[in-house]
Amino acid sequence: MNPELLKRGGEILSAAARKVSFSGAGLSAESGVATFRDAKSGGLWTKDDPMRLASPEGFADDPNLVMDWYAARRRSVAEAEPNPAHRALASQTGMIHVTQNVEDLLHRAGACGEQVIQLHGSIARDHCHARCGFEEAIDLANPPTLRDCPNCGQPLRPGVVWFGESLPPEAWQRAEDACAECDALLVIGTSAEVYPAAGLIGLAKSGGARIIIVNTEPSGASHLADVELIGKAGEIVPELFL
Ligand code: BV8
Ligand code: ZN
Repeated sequence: MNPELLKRGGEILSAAARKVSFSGAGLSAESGVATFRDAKSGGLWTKDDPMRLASPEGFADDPNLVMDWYAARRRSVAEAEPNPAHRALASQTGMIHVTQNVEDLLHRAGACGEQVIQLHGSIARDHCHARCGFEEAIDLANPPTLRDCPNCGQPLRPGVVWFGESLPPEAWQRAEDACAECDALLVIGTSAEVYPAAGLIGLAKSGGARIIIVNTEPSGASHLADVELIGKAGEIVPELFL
């Protein structure tokens, strides 16, 4: 890691009054939670395309396969532990953490609920696919299989945003406001390919924020970086807050 760049990143963050982090699956990779990209390359879960499984069409086609896929992911989240990057972020009082991740590792690292904005929902809950209002927390270690909504009889599905589904309006609004008003955005472990979430990086930039990226490879946001630190989140992020 280039010590000059690391120092620069740390200086930007310590000088910033309104800091926000924007994270993707790479933040949790060192905790053993497979990233979407790994899965796309036929990674840990299944030969099926995660883009297909994480969609209403995929659920309509084969709801049991989709629920089994989430059950495997839920068990891996249950066994995972927050890594040093989660803990470094959680310890920054007043910092808002906008995440594309659906697992709860930032919460388990000690970040309070208000600090964390989950743009793509939570894998720790199921809700009614017909949106009748029923939802419930689930046990990640013993995840449910396909079952019907006790309210309306339609199927229950994970409380996450699938491809083609809109983001939760309240979370989206809070994330937009935070990114538009911040003076430093720390972008961690995201390929910055999924929209509208990835658009928040450009929004922060146009609002005058300095952009620091931590990623193991260049990403769709590299062109927006004031400082780009290529390496592992668990190693670099704690160094930025020393
Ligand atoms: C919507 C929940 C419309 C499910 C997920 C333009 C505008 C709006 C929409 C679109 C648009 N263009 C295209 C779309 C459609 C689509 C989209 O963006 N498609 C992409 C693929 C082109 N967007 C949508 O469908 C969104 N909905 O727009 O609705 C609408 C509007 C109104 C009304 C109705 C509908 C919904 C998108 C949300 C999809 N759900 N997750 C689940 O998880 O099961 S997104 C899913 O993919 C993950 O949650 C994750 O967020 C995302 C993958 O992104 P990353 O997090 O970046 O992960 P990835 O693996 O790609 O990258 C990891 C990075 O980390 C890599 O760069 C790697 O190098 C790095 N890394 C690895 N290890 C480490 C590391 N870095 C540091 N340290 C390490 N150790
Ligand atoms: Zn229902």
